[in-house]
Amino acid sequence: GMKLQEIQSIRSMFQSFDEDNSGSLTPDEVQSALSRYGLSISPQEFEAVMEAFDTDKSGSLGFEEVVELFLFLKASSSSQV
Ligand SMILES: [Ca+2]
Repeated sequence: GMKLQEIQSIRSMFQSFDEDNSGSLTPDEVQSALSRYGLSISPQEFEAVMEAFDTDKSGSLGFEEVVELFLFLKASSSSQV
């Protein structure tokens, strides 16, 4: 399960990167958020990730989609350490 603290930290990240307050992050905003968190990702990977996590195919990531993405990336980066 996910810790409340993690959800809150992702929420504040989400709000700070959602510059137009649209309630979702554009691909550009997602990429800024990822690099801020030190989750580096190649352009090719990023494209695949957007495809996979934009579950409603809106072209942007809503809060729940961003949470899933961050959990996935954190899990895969910690497993490589
Ligand atoms: Ca979406």
